[in-house]
Amino acid sequence: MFGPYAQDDEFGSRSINPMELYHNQVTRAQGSFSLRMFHRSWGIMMIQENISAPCSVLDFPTREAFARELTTNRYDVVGISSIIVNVLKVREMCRMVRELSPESVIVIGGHVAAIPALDAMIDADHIVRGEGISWMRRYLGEDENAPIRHPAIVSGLQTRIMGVRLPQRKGGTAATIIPSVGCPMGCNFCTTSAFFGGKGKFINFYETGDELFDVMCGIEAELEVKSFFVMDENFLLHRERAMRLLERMKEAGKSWELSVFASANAIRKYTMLELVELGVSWVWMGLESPRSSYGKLQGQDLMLLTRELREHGIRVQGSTIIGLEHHTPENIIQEIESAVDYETDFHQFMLYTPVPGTPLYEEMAEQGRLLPNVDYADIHGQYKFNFQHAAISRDDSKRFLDWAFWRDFERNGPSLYRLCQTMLQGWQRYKDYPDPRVRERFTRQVKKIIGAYNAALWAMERDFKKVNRGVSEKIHKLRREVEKEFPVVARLTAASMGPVLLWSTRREAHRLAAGRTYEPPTFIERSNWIPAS
Ligand code: B12
Ligand code: SF4
Repeated sequence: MFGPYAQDDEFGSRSINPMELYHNQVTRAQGSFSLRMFHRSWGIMMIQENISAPCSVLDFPTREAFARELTTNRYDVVGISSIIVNVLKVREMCRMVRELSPESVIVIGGHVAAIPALDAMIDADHIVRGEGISWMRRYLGEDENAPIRHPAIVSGLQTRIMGVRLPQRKGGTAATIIPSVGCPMGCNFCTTSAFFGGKGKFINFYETGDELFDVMCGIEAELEVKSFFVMDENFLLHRERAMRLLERMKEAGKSWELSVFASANAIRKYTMLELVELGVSWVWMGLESPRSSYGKLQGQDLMLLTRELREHGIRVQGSTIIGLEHHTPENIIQEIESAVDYETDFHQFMLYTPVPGTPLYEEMAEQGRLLPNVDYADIHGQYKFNFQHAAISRDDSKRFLDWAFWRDFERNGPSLYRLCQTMLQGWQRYKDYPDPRVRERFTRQVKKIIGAYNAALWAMERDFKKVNRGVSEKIHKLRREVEKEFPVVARLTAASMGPVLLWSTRREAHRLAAGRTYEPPTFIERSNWIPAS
């Protein structure tokens, strides 16, 4: 999809929808403490890696770059990947292809394909629902069952926090690895589960722990990483695969670090020690609501689970839904307060949203509760309801959502502080653990705390006084604890880098107040390419 993204325009870009994971939907109320970074479009990178036809991937183009590409090369097929919010961009790109490269066949894929009657909205030749690698291989006459090759993907780009852009050195950022798509839990609102088959269904790119281990070794060597962002909707649900991966990691002495998505019931299939030995250091987990009835949460004490994970050095990113059926203006505040009580390292809040393709969408459509005339660009859970809620108005849905983000920040402080706390707890607990892989991992993490992170704590402690003095004191206490463990280095870094970070944080706050936004760079990557002579 073409950019720029973080602006309001006629193609469905929205200023509240920047191309940034954390700032878009997790840390967006945290001002200059918000974690900012971009992620590549992994779906099309996966497709490119797995076809033998000459192929270019154009990621985050401008319209001009897209037009230039269409006119300087002759493409038989133009594949366009999009999610629902960007459907107007799909329409515009199809129009451009018809005009500038009329012989090309247009193939549309990704979540946008779930829009009912999409074919009437855009001018394309094929609309592909679900998994795209096998579709594209089949279309090109290649073997759709051949093993999946995994591209070496650096997970995040141009990371920025407290007004500082972190240096991008080889091995410094996790690699993304995609073991599966879809999730068999089939929660009614879940678009990724529905898109890949719904309840009971998912597609494994790598069935076994052995296959996964080999792929990860290849990527480790190529990118010099020890850290992996595991892009699998519910990685821990596949216990046999995860436990085999652990066996192989142990045999080979791999001190890897995994960031995973997992539901509470899946996490509870493991002991804390198993998770720690597997290298799980960050979990994105649906908390949904203290009173929700989702199967994955049944019988789970989420307060205990989130606390336990953090005590074992595992950072928790909770995800809470605003606007479930039982929510009312009277109880929603208490529900949000309870979510904030979990004190997770990060907290995502999302509106309950019937998205095309999901069971919830069908249900709302049948009940006649979908609001007419809501632009697809605004159906994503970070703006306002797109359905008639029994008790909460559309405008109030946004107010409650915004307040939830603010309240979490105000009560729990910047996520960077919280994750320092979790990492220190992990190191204190595991620094003498018998398995050297585990010790090595926590030592790597604690080095970050003694260095730049302690300086960040110094700056946060001062800047956060104006938001919440109590939290500022907690940050101070944590810094003192770090300095007690590492008296010389930690103090030196706080004293030397702290004031610089405080200055850059405040400068960033002014820039953001003046409307500064960030956009990803354009990428063009060619494979099996023979330049025209
Ligand atoms: C990484 C990511 C991002 C990155 C950006 C990625 C990018 N470069 O565009 C960031 C963090 C910036 C982002 C932002 C947003 N995202 Co996002 N994001 C994801 C995430 C976590 C991973 C995507 C991924 O790579 N998956 C793995 C790959 C392998 O799967 P895939 O992309 O679906 O691709 C497969 C098929 O769809 C298909 N396919 C894909 N493209 C094509 C193209 C062709 C031609 C063909 C044939 C097939 C095909 O084949 C692929 C292989 O099987 C997904 C969740 C998820 N688990 O997928 C959400 C998700 C895609 N995001 C979503 C949303 C809503 C957003 C936001 C609006 C934020 C928000 N409010 O939630 C913004 C929009 C930003 C913008 N302005 O466009 C929704 C989309 C919902 C929908 N039904 O449209 C998802 C599904 C999350 C969710 N569960 O709600 N996102
Ligand atoms: S457990 Fe998570 S990923 Fe799986 S269906 Fe439910 S919401 Fe989707």
